[in-house]
Parts: sequence; C-alpha cells; structure tokens
Amino acid sequence: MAKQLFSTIEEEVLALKKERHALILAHNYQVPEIQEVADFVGDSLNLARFAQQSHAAVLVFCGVHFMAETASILCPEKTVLLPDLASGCSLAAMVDASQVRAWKAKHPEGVAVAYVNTSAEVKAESHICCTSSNAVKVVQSIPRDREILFLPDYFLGNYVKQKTGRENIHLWQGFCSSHSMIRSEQIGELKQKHPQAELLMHPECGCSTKLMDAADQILSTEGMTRYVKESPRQEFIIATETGIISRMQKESPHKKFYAANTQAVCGYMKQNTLEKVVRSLERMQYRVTVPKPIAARARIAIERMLAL
Ligand code: CIZ
Repeated sequence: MAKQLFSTIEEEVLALKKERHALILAHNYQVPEIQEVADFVGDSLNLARFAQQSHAAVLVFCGVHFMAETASILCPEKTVLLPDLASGCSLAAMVDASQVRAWKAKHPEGVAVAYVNTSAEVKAESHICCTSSNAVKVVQSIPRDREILFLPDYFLGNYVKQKTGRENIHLWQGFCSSHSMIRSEQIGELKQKHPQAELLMHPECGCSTKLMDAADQILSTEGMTRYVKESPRQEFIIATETGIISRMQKESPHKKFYAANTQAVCGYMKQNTLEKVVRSLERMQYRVTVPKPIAARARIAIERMLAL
C-alpha cells in the first residue's frame, strides 16, 4: 500500500478502512478516540449481531479477544482482526474447557450457561451463551427443574439467581478484575455527595450482591447507555468500567456522570490504540480464527442465545 501523508491519525484510519473495505467495531469500554472512528459501538451482544449482519470483508475488532473470536465464529468468511493480541480478559481466563468438562461430569443433568466472556473452547463445552443484558432471559428459557451450571462470573450468576428465584443454579467462582474494584463504601460516599444522582450498577460488580436493593438500576452496558438517554434525571453514578462514560457524555452532553471508581479501568480493553488500529489495517494483523470443530460447537451455544 502506497504511503500517503495524513494530517491526523483519524484521517489515516478512515482512509485505510476504506481501502481495506473494513469496518471498525468498538466495545463500549474503548477509549473515546477509538469510539470516534468506529462504525459501530456497543456491547458484546450488539457487536456480534452487527458483525453477523455486516457486508464488510474485514472487521477490526476493538474489544477483547473473546469478542473477536465470537465474530469469527459467526462470520467465518470474514477476516477478523484484533489490533493487539494482548487484549485478553481476566474473567475469561478463570475457566478453561477441561474445568467445564469436569464440572459437567459432576452434574450430568446440569445445563451449562456460559457468559460470553469465555474462550471459544469453553463456549463449545456449553449449552447456551448469555451476556449481562440477557442472562436472566437465557436462564428463564431453561426448564425450572433443570440444574444450571453458570460460569464464569459469580456475581452475574448470583444476580440471575436472585432475579429468577431459582435455587438450582451452581455458580463458578470467577470475577472481573475491573468490576471487583468497585466497592460499596465508595458508592456510599458518592451517594452522599450527589444525592440527586441515580446509581446504575453492572451485575458483574463485586458489591452488586450487597447493594442489590440500593442500586436504582442493575444494567448491562447497553442497558445503561439506553437508560441515561431516556431518564429525566440529570446525574448518574456509573458502577462499571469507566470507558462507557465517554459514550454517555457524548450522547447526553448536558447530564453529569460520576464513575463509582475512577480506577475501574480494564487494562485489556485499553490495549487498543489508534496507532495499533492503523498497524492492524496496514498489515492485516492480528487475525483471529477458531479451529472449525470448536467453532461449530461454540456457534450452537451462541446461536441458541441469539435466537432468544
Ligand atoms: O457484554 C458485554 O459487552 C460486557 C462485557 C458487558 C456489558 O454489560 O455489556
């Protein structure tokens, strides 16, 4: 590709994107400059749907590895690129396929429900996937008398257990390192300082069990962005990874947002930069693919979720 001169890196990204017939997909937790050049910004569920419906030959996935894997499973004919292979997920790393097999062997009647924050191998061992926006619905779709093996996020699983009133849900003991930094004490202080603010909490938060009644809303990232746009309230305490606040601020410029913990930053999500997006498009790196037999089984679990 001939090297051209661009006055900004954003222009360079846009030109390369056009040349490669590529689309950029960005997760809600990405830095604002990546969200700005993206063709679509959303949560993992909507990103997966967008990837599946798009006609682009190349998808640059500005998120973490399991999200790019999901896109590759759903669109094997497309080239899925991750700008930095170090964008992993601490939660997804908390369970592997052999552990799921051993867990299923202990509960042979159990239905394995895998949060999307899992590797393709783990999805392949699972019956159905879920995201934080549809976990309750997914569990409700399973007959009440069936035992459920919910993995890997303990707090999301516990939230689902409370919401569905089901006792027969076994929970894996995983957690997200960013959400676990959000503590009830910090939230208490913020609520005192901003008494008019509504508290929106992500179900992955370690304190969600304790604060389930104190939170005004427990929502996924997509649920939160929709809620703040529609709510007549002007101030919000946001208990999730801080990257989402730039999208909220852009969509609702006159409202005020307070991060429950300004340190709740996912270092994996933040591996992606505009420079790496440029390199990714120039060199067509790093391709994310999933071996066919695993992809075929993982796809069943993902499609069961999408069908709901
Ligand atoms: O599903 C996702 O994208 C994640 C990681 C969180 C959420 O609530 O959207």
